[in-house]
Amino acid sequence: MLASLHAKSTCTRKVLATLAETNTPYEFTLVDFAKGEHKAAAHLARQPFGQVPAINDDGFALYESRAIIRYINDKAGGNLVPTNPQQRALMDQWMSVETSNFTPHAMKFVYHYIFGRPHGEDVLAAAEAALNATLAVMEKQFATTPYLTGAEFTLADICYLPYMEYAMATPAKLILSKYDNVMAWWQRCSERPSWQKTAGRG
Ligand SMILES: N[C@@H](CCC(=O)N[C@@H](CS)C(=O)NCC(=O)O)C(=O)O
Repeated sequence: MLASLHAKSTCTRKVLATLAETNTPYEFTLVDFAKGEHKAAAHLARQPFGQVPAINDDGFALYESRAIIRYINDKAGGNLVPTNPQQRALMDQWMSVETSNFTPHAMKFVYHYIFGRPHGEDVLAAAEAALNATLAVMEKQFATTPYLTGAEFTLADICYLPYMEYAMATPAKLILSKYDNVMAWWQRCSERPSWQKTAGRG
């Protein structure tokens, strides 16, 4: 499998974590943002929106991180997607919560403090309020299950990790740290060798 990626990109990191969890061999092609390679014709042929990640598996081309991680798990016969329909639906639910209710708010802090794209105080305050609302829901879930969909680590958990990793390196850590169960889940997930490797610590 050929993977066109950027190691620091959040969406790439979902793919790298899934590749590691499923022991899938791959060849990493760096798409260098500093050189504008993501908007060059060669990459637009792989990802028409000029973004990473994109993969090519023996001629099968695919983009969109959440579609890619499902494909990688299916292809590898991995155990990151529940077979039970209800558990799988819960995985989908939490992946949607990540997209709609978690990431847009967490990323306000990441853009502001890490990626050099400042937001006004009002925007950060609104993001904090929205993040608190989502974290309260997650906190309640983790009061009864160790992972988002139950007893097992799934793609849903993977989807949050890149944003958690960056947000914990910003003052948003003070918000996140108020939620003990969320912190315990983050510790469980981030200690996994796949995440240590993905975040450049393994
Ligand atoms: N929905 C896409 C989003 C991909 C995305 O936003 N990638 C970012 C890096 S995390 C990117 O390539 N940004 C460059 C740009 O949008 O110009 C996915 O999940 O793969």
